[in-house]
Amino acid sequence: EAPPLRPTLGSKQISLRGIPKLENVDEIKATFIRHVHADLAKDRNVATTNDYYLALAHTVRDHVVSKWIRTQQTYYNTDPKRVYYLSLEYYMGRSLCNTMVNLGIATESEEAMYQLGLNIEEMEESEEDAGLGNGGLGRLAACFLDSMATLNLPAYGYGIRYEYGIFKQQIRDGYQVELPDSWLKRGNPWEIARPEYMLPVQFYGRSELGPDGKHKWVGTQTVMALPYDSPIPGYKTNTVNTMRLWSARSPNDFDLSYFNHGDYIKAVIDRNLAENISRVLYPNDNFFEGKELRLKQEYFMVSATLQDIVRRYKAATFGSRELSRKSFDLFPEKVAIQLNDTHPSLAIPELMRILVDLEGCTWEYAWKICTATFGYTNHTVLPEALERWHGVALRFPGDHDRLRRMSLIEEDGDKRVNMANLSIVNMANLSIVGSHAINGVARIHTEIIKNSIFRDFFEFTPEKFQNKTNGITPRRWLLVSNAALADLITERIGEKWSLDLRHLHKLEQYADDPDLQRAFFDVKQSNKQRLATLIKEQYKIEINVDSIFDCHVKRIHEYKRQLLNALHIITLYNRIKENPSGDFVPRTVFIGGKAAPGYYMAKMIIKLICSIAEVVNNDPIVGNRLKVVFLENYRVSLAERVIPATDLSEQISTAGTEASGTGNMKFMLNGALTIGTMDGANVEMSEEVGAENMFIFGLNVDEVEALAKAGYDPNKYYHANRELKHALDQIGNGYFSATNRDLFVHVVDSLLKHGDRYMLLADYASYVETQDRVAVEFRNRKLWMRKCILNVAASGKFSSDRTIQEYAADIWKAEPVNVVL
Ligand code: IMP
Ligand code: B1N
Repeated sequence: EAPPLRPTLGSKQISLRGIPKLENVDEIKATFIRHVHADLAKDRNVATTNDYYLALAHTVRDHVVSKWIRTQQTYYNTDPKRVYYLSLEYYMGRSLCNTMVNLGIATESEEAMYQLGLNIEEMEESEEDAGLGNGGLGRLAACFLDSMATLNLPAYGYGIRYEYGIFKQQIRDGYQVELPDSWLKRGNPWEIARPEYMLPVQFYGRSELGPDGKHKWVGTQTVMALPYDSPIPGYKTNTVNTMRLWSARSPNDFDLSYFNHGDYIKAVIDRNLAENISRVLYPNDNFFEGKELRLKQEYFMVSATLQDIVRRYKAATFGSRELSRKSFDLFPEKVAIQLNDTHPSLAIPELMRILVDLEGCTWEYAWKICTATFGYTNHTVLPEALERWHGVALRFPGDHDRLRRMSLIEEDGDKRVNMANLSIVNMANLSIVGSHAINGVARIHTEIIKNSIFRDFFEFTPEKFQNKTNGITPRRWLLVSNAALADLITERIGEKWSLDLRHLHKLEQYADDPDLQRAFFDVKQSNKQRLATLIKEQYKIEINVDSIFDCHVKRIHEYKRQLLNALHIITLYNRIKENPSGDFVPRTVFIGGKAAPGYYMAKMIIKLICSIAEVVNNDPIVGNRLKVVFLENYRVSLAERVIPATDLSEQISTAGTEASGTGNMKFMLNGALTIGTMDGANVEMSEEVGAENMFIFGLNVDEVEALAKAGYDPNKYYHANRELKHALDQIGNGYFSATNRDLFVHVVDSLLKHGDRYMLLADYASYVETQDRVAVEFRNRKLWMRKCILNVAASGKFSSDRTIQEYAADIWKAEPVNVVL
């Protein structure tokens, strides 16, 4: 029934990316050729696509540096309050296209490469993702950097330069296999090492009271922190901020004992031990793994960063190092530090140590400075994700008696606090008492932390608690990833939306306009075609581009309920099998995401989905009415392909478990409709667009709580619903695993025997009913396109520019700085 496809939309000249100026095109060509020759020492005969990518990256970098230097000088001259974002994760993805768009040289570069006979898209694909993050938390940090620069805030992102980012996921025989992500192997043109700013970080040792009455930290082991800077260009502004990532280096006198014993070779080899600190990102999402190396990473980042912050505070103004600040009175007026979850929360005791032990401040004075400086963002309420460091357990694993003896509260008779052996630190509690502002990341999430996990603290200091609903940068998530839709929007309502996303509201009046509906449809169709081509090349699966592109992409976690999606797929399959000539709305279900390498159930869910895909995709009765694709190695760059091509966005976590979600917002901005629960930011999305324009289903938070209290019995639902029982029985009896019929017994047991912690069975009927409504409405193209346009029109709230403005006004009290070239 769908009309024939129009040819793919070419890039249009009214594009937001600008009309190319010919003199700029010539300059880019000349610089590019110089880089091919001078940096890479290559000519046309031997240059690879990656060489051309590197040459273009260096060409683009040349355009950044003058603004970058100017921005940093301006910060020194004007001495504004600086914002420091501290995060163990930055999920940046690729930088080339984003940098060109933000600098306003995208069309010129495209034209220049075209004139040289080169394929710029192919060159862009050659860039490795900077995958220094796990999922939403790390990508949020990356969106925030873009927004802070675009809003001209004097801001810095501090973190770790992991040599290996999030692992590369391969699917072999339906199972996830992890491969190391050596993203730096071909060089990183976006970073500059700054060995002159290297700083020492101390580990271990003990505290001694010196003759001067001061506490000294002695007998330490030193690791050096080498900073690497990357430019963060704002969009349509001169501001270029800095992301500074620390890399661990061994000091030259590392392990003197070996040198003293003359074992020079061993001493050099052991330098690796120190440098292991920044080797690899811990691949857990929403899970706390209390490993000593992770704790060292956290302290390493925090210690180096605070030294840098204090140095910059003391240097104060341009060219006046003599007048450098001696008092810390102004510290909270000049410095705001935001903690991205508790991962960098050692910054609180570390700043106390600097102020009290090194700077000679009193404890009370130092504490005031600390609390006035720090803000803490909580990103999760899952108990297994909360950081609780066991100081003693770390050194004596399994020694429970010792733990009891050394615990904070001694259990003998009247309880005495044993401060010397402080053994378990709840990092969230530390972060709350050490900060003046604590925020959740969506309204419902903030309410939950106030009423449950942080209730005591909320009752004690209610004024500290705030909400800051997450957002996404419209540059990467529309301009860069969906240029055709960005152009279409600009044609209709002008270009103001790219700096103030609320302007998208103006689309609302055209929701029923047949021309706009048609154009929206064409853009979506061409994005779907592009994704289908990629899938065909990679997996040899033929995809029906007129089917519903139903996408569920995010980390694999039980609370995100990919299993509920799987139950729906099986249900659709069974219906086709029971009624082969029935009239079904064709659907392609895409599921993608990484499982933490140690998360058994998440890995089994991947295997199950791949097994279902195997059966469904090869059943001739099904034909092109249902296909299942597991998207391998889902990451930022793949998200940029999948999201613009999606019709239906799956946001189906159990109410009360997903703090916010940000993928949900990306789909909404790109004209997908959402099937989702009343969880996280979905709640505010439905408020913005109207519940009638989303597919909301399932229990809400109150109902989840009430059901749990009343005693939830998943078996009741299993026996009451024929289709549900059928699907679960098939999984359990090996229908999808013919060569090993017991393969998925544990998966079914997690639901029927071990309590179904995330209440999939309770939500199944509502989910399937709502999916049936999705299918009916997808057939009604006018209705569907109207809802798509209304969703895009209502997505303005979810710009990270809005989020950052709220942080700046309510938490940081930071003002923009105008950078003049
Ligand atoms: P940082 O913020 O101290 O790391 O310095 C970043 C940049 O700011 C430097 O590379 C300079 O461009 C500028 N800057 C820092 N300190 C001074 C100074 O004392 N005089 C002039 N410019 C400075
Ligand atoms: O942070 C995102 C939210 O949108 C998501 O809902 C939330 O799940 C995510 C330990 C985490 N919370 N906690 C983590 C990541 C790594 C780790 O080691 C926890 N990630 C989130 C942005 O607010």
